[in-house]
Amino acid sequence: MNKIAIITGATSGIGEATALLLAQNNFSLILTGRRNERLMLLKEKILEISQSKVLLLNFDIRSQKDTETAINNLPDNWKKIDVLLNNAGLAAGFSTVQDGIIDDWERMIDTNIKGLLYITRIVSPLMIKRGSGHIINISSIAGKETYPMGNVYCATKHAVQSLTKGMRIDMLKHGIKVSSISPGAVDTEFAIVRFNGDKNKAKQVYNGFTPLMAQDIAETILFVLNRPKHVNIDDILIMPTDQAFSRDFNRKENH
Ligand code: NDP
Ligand code: 8X3
Repeated sequence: MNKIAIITGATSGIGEATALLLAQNNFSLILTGRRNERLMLLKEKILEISQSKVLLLNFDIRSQKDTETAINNLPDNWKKIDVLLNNAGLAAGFSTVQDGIIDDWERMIDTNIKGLLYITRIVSPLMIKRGSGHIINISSIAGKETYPMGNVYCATKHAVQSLTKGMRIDMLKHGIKVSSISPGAVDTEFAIVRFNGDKNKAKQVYNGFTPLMAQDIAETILFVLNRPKHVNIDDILIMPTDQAFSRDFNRKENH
């Protein structure tokens, strides 16, 4: 069997682009997400462009029980996971703490921090048993800077940075690599989700400048995975050329 990668949040954006790229690079793929139709369409697309084997897991990563059951029920040959890409995540809303919507906070904390931990808790022992593996956490520029109205989302991504360091310490003696990738603005469904389906508001996020594309992050992930055994990339901060800080863009009219 080829190397096996599990990608959380493969139904769109960075996760989907990475699934397609890893399929073209001979990985077998376990793809997860809540939107099952999207997973099935992606599988079809992958089978059209590659010889990759694909297994779909349809669950909500906020449920510890469903996450554990999904991984525990994998056939034995699919439990030999080489790569865990902790990608599933979201921002919900844009507001001050004093005006914050508690349900938005819970969704971000439950997905970006707790979901990431639940799946790592169940997959990492499988890697430890085999003495090899690579965990890649998708963090963000928001894990390095805090911007106005971004309080809780930024805190979840700061947590991802810290957890990446903690995991690297924990995995050290087991020969398992741990990396994070921290992108600036990437044009995905992220902003549509953040603004609760408001496509106009979402469009404004990317107005007047050239953002990163999901493919840029997929290629970065492949680069991180393709380093020799003795090289671990701890973290890559990758920004659009038109973005300096989290809220500093080189926007141009008539872009
Ligand atoms: P998308 O909205 O396009 O993709 C998010 C993915 O996460 C979807 O596949 C979604 O699947 C999955 N997901 C969300 N909630 C859950 C859940 N409860 N259970 C299972 N899966 C879930 O956005 P991106 O591709 O941009 O986001 C991917 C990661 O990149 C996130 O962690 C985000 O924070 C990070 N990031 C994004 C940046 C950007 O500017 N776009 C910049 C920096 C980091 P489904 O809805 O089907 O469950
Ligand atoms: C997503 C990038 O700047 O919108 O993590 O938080 S940002």
